[in-house]
This record gives sequence, structure tokens and C-alpha cells, in this order.
Amino acid sequence: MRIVVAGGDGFCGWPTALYLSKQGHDVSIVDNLVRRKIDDELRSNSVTPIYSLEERVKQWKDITGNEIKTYIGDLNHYDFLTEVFRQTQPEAFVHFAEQRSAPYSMIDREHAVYTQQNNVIGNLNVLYAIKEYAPDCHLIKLGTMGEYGTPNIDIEEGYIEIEHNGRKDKLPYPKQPGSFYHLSKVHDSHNIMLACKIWGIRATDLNQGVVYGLHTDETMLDPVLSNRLDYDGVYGTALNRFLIQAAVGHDLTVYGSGGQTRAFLNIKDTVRCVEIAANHPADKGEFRVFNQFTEYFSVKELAEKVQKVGEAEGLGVNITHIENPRVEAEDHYYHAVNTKLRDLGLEPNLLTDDVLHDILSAALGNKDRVIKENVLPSISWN
Ligand code: NAD
Ligand code: USQ
Repeated sequence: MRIVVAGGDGFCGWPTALYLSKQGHDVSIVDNLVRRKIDDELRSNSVTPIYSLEERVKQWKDITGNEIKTYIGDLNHYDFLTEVFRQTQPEAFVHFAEQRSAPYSMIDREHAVYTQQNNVIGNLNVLYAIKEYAPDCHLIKLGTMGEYGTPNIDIEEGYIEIEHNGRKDKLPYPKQPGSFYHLSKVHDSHNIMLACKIWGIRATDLNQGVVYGLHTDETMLDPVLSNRLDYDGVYGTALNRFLIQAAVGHDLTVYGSGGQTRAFLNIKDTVRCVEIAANHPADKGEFRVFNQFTEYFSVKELAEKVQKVGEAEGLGVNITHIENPRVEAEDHYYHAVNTKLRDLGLEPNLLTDDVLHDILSAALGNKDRVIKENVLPSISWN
């Protein structure tokens, strides 16, 4: 299959591009490398050293003989995007290329506007490019479980059947996101749904939970293929952050009581879920939603798991409850359905002590790269 991976230089996109290339697909990466520039803006870095995209794809070709083409440019530049479509004629377009940090989107007006413009307009451009240049192409779009928020009822996969005044309908599940970033994903979902309806586009919205880990079989083949691993208060996410904090002897930063519960999955399952979606395309005009996660945990539970594994390694690991910089429920009901990807063959890599140990080892191996001033959160919602 001819597959474009937009955002293919990022944390989820790079291992996905390698995995799809290994399966024999003709993979092209589109990326404007903005995430590397944001590292400079935030004076931050990946714990693991990351090579340039050019070096990465060259090494992949040298090791496997597989070529991954690269197109450096912005989805917001429509002329660039249409040229990519003309040259690649994609059968599937995997769209990771968005600003993905909730705290970054809450820094100030400029960062909120940037996030929504980058994400919503970029995605709208992709929809138009599919309509005009590749109408049969399957859009595989990375959404987020955070689109749903934390309602006091079960979270379904995209749609919910509602009975109201004696009549029934299947409607989009209500969205209650908690940041301008998460809201950008809701806006994307609405735009995709309309495009499917009016133009007959086929699309799968992957409402992904928080991703942990860094290695896949492919990124481990060579240090040049290594994935990025974020730890800072802006791009670092809960579990990976705790493991890196344990590695450098920082207290684990549970925000507030730590009762916040979120859906999680291993990066190895991210790449597999995208493959499953690509192998089972949505029908023409179908807007399909899959909840892409394997387990859920409260933040406090995760910190306790990391503490246990860290102590077994001989590290002293303290958990501290710091004032929550976000506006979010810390004590809430959480039950979300995730059967669709399982039904199509996903076999989850669950969060075991061995998995935690492997990520911790990667963090310990690179702990000198951690800039300690970046570990505590510095962005407040209000
Ligand atoms: P990332 O920041 O590591 O990667 C995103 C990539 O997209 C970067 O390489 C960046 O340079 C590129 N990009 C951003 N805007 C672009 C544009 N306008 N044009 C071209 N390239 C652009 O993020 P990630 O963690 O890999 O996340 C990928 C996607 O998955 C995002 O859409 C995110 O919302 C979603 N997601 C991530 C997680 C997670 O835990 N990391 C969880 C759920 C959903
Ligand atoms: N949290 C802590 N301590 C920390 C970091 C986070 O308690 O040191 C808490 C947060 O308050 C929040 C939860 O952990 O309640 C998750 O925060 P996070 O930073 O791990 O994840 P989030 O901001 O939700 O965003 C991440 C990705 C985003 C993706 C989302 C999936 O950055 O791209 O969309 O996970 S989801 O959460 O399902 O919406």
C-alpha cells in the first residue's frame, strides 16, 4: 500500500513509519520538523539522542534496503501538500502531524491560537487534498481519548445511542475536552465527519490514550533509529515522565490527589493499531471511531508502580503530590469501551514490571541529558 505518514519525525510517527515500511508498504514521511524547533523554544530535549530525519531514513535504508521518502513541509501550506499528494498518490494517509501538548496550548493566547490553527487548518487541508487528489484514500487520523473528558457514564467508541422524548438516535458521543489542544482534536473530528458525509471520504479517527514507552523492534535495530523520549513539564506525559524522574532522583510529580484516571497504551501497540486500521479501511463515506488504548490507570497508581520498580533497581523513589497546574477532576468515574481494535486483532502489550523496567533502563542510560529545571510543570491552566 502507498502510505503517507504525516508527523513521521515525531514520537508516534517515526516508529509507525518504520513498522509500516518493514511490513512492505511504500511509506513516505511528511513533516515540517516543528517539534525539533519547539525543543529549542522550550530549551528542552529528548532524553534519548535523536538523529536528523535524513540520517534516520538513510540508516533504515542501509540496514533494511527499504526506502522511506521524505517531504519536509507544512500541512498548512496547501500547495506543498497537494504536491505531496500528486507525487505519492496515497492509498492511506496517517495523520500524526499536530501540536500535541495540552500544556503548550495553555501557555498563552499565541500558543492556543497556534495549536488550533496548526491542527484544525492542517487537518482541513488534508481533507481537501484527499477530496481533490486521492478521493479513495483512507484517512487515519490521530484523535485522543481526551476528546471525551471524564463523563459520569461509560465512554463509548465515538457514538452513543440516545432515547429522548420517546425517539431514539445514534449520535456522536458528547465531547468535554480539558485544554485548547484537546479541543483542537474535537474540531478535527467534526470537520472529518462532515467531509465523510458530503464528499464520501473514508476516515478512521483513532482516539488514542496516553502513549508510554519508546522502543519498538525497529527503533532498537540501531542507535540512529532511536525514538524520542520526552520528560519535561510541557511534552513529557505521565508514565514516561515518572520513569525519567525516578532515573534522575526527582520526586514523582503527582498533580493534586492523583485520582485522575486516563487510558494508556504502549508505543508498540500504537504502531500495530495504525496497521490494523490501514488493513481494514473504513467504507466510502464512513466516519469510524476507534478508542485506541489497552488499559487505564489513575496517575497515583502509575506513580506507585514506578516507585516499586525503581526501588527494586535500588533507586530511592519518593512520590510527591504537588498543586495541580490543570483544571480537571481528580476524583471521577472512568470506564471506556475499547473493543473495536481488539476485534480486528490487536493483542495488547500490557504494562508489566518488565515493561516498566525496560523504559527505566533507557532513561537511566541517558539520564545525564535531563535538564533538571525542565522537570517541574511551569504552565498553569488559569
Ligand atoms: P510529536 O510532537 O512527537 O510529533 C508530531 C510531529 O508532527 C512532529 O514531528 C512535528 O514536527 C510534526 N508536525 C506538527 N505540525 C505539523 C504541520 N503543520 N505540518 C507538518 N508536520 C507537523 O507528537 P506525538 O506524540 O508523536 O503525537 C502524534 C499524534 O498523536 C498527535 O496528533 C497527537 O495528538 C496524537 N496523540 C499522541 C499521544 C501521546 O501520548 N504522545 C496520545 C494520543 C494522541
Ligand atoms: N499528570 C500528573 N503528573 C505529571 C504529568 C501529568 O499528575 O507529571 C496528570 C495530568 O494532570 C493528567 C494526566 O496525568 O491528569 C495525563 O497528563 P499527560 O500530560 O500524561 O497527558 P495529556 O496532557 O492528556 O496529553 C497526552 C498527550 C496528548 C494526548 C493525550 C491522550 O500529550 O497528545 O492526546 O495524552 S489523552 O490523555 O487520552 O487525551
